[in-house]
Amino acid sequence: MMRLSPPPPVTSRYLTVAEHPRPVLRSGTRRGFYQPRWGKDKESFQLDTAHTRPFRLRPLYPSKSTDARNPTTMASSAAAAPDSGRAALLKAFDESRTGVRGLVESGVSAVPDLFVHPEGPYASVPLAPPGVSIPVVDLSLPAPLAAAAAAEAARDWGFFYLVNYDAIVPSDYPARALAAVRAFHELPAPERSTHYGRAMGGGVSYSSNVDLFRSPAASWRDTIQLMFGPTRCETELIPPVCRSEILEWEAHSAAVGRAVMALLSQGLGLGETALEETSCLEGKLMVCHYYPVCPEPDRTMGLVPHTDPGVVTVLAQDGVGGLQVKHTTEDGESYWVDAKPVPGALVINVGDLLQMMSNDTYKSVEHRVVMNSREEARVSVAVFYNPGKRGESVFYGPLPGLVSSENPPKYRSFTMSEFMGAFFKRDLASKALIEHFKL
Ligand SMILES: O=C(O)CCC(=O)C(=O)O
Repeated sequence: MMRLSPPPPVTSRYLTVAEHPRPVLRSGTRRGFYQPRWGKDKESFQLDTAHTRPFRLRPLYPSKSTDARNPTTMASSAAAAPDSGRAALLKAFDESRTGVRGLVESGVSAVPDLFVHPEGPYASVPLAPPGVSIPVVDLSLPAPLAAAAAAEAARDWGFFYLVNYDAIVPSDYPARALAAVRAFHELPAPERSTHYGRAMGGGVSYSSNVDLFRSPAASWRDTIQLMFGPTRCETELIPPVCRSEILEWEAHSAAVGRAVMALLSQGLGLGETALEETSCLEGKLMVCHYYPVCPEPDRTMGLVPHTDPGVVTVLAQDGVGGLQVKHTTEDGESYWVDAKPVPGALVINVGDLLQMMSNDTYKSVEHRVVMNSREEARVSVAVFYNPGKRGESVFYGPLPGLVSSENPPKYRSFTMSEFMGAFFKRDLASKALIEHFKL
């Protein structure tokens, strides 16, 4: 008899969770939306939320000035206060509810210490020589050719551009989603802050740095996260300014996910539905990143080097650039390769689960986002696909059709709750996830 796992933690970034607590509704409170109101003492303001207990935002430096109640001013105070501990600064930054964009709006002219990456973005691994690029897979090619190209790219690079997919999705849909996400992140701070919160109750959150309290240094990025599977978010919680475009892209990007999984299944020598039958299209999380302009791009990062834990990621990016992929050549030489924006192209990458399911045929490779623009904020929208079946009797690991006595499994099998438990124990930058399951 299949038993459902207990609800996992609800702060998932990449892994959708099957059960998340229902928000407790207070009378007169719209589900999921924060209701700011002034505290009685007028020194603080209080935010009631349908998802969490109400809490009081205190200015860092109690003051009668209206600045102290302004989330944007609080954000910059939080980042600048010299003597407070890091934990207090992080808390104050988070409680500003306006993210990194709020710091920029407040006029910071230097990257605050919380965001300084001690090793610097460019340490150790060099940049690729000019002309090196991630491979391209053309979906308009005959299926066997496209599958061979996808398999080769997934094996050698773990990344590829997908082009000419307009037979399955109108190619302007990603751009519409990106523009709408930008419009949300560029809303005036008081309006944006009403959506701010880390809890994924209802399946939607907007916050800065999903691993803010776990990572050694914060990154220059704010994010909306939306769960679309196996449990679908309450879509009325999506900020209205970007709701219809996000839902449009969610619906249509599913065709891209299906096509990519078909190519990658065929590339493994399996039937084209092998990954789909393993429920790999059913778990789905969308993250909508905003990387504000940065006064000192070489002192911080947009996103630290990491691999994606899931099966496949479908990424739309705008024209600003900053995504880099770590490539290791056959000679063992590694360098960072720019995944430059290519008009109309989506970026596809292999996640840790697919590396394990493919028994190391495909590679989940590190990637990162560097800050490279003082003038223009960058926007990207990633859709992470994960297995949707999460029961305690459902096991994942190398696909049965791939293992034999000549090709023994390189990983043990595991349930999704075990996998998620391992994932939640690490910060984003740690690479040990697949090591945990290695035989
Ligand atoms: O913003 C990007 O280009 C990359 C996003 C990404 O790697 C992630 O969300 O894991």
